Amino acid sequence: MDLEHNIDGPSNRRFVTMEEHIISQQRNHPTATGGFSWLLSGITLAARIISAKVRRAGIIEVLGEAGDVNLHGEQQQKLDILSNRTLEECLGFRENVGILASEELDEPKVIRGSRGKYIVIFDPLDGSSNIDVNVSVGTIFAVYERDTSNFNGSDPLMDVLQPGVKQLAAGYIVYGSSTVLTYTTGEGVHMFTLDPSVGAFVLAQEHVKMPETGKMFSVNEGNWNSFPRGVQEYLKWCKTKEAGPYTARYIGSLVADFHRTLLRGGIFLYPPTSKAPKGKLRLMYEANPIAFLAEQAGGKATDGKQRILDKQPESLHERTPLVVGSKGEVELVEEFMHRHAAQEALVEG
Ligand code: P6P
Repeated sequence: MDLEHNIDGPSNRRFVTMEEHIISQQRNHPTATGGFSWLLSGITLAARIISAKVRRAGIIEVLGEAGDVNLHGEQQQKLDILSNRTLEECLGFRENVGILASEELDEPKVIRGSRGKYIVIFDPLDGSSNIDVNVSVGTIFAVYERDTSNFNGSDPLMDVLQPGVKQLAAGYIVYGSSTVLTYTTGEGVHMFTLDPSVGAFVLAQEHVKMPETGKMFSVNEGNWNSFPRGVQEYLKWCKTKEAGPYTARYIGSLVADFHRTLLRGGIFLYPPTSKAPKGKLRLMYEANPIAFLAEQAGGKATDGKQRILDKQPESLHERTPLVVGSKGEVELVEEFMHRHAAQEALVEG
């Protein structure tokens, strides 16, 4: 779709902003009120502010630990706190947002009553432990609708704990060599690059498709000894001449590792480990948004057994194993896991 000529006639401009892209997308939905694009503009505003802070981290003394730990016992980085506050402020100005939930907040925050029909859940700065060594970090977000029909001040947590398949939108911003925002509203995956000279996210790629296969795996092999046997056998196979062999790439920042997988294909795995028997990554604000994007790009995302988007969350900060990437690669891991689970069951039986 040549967007430049779909927005009120021809334009001499050679770029399309994210806000314009969202509005052009919403034109496909006659019932769209524009409220959704107003909400997403809150996210792009926060992303531009966070990007400026991340890029000047060394200068404006926001590097390093804030001296506090978050509810997970993880050292809070100053930029974590600044990013969380930025998202709260920018989204707080969107009158259609009723509830915010964040990795940095113990509980969901109700910011409006029944008028606020949207819920926004986010990881304000994923991979923040990498900040001090100048490795890419990112913001991850998911948008849900709140059932305000029976709004009676019910427990906001009940509104928030929805399976990923209910997401209205999801995306991430990766603060890397450039700042790139990738989002989906269920009509494909679209990518925008922040152009500092314009101060806006401009369209870089529409309808991004993940390659069907990819001979690249991304996993922290330091946890090898506690991986499930099926994962170990898959990785061993990847290293054989018969398989390729595959290339290994691991940055240790989910958004950066997934961004590469989305564009190049391959697979990212964070399996259960002895330190994190339920997996390390969070279902609500890491795995679900990433899984929505992966599926919309033709990829797949499971916990090794079950589709991520079908998982019914029991708590806001629950963790999950994550296997995400090219469809063919994820299915190969599932096959190895199924085969070895059957063998292990036989041995146990
Ligand atoms: P490990 C960053 O701390 C993070 O939450 C994700 O961004 C990343 O994928 C993962 O943890 C890295 O974990 O145990 O390999 O350092």
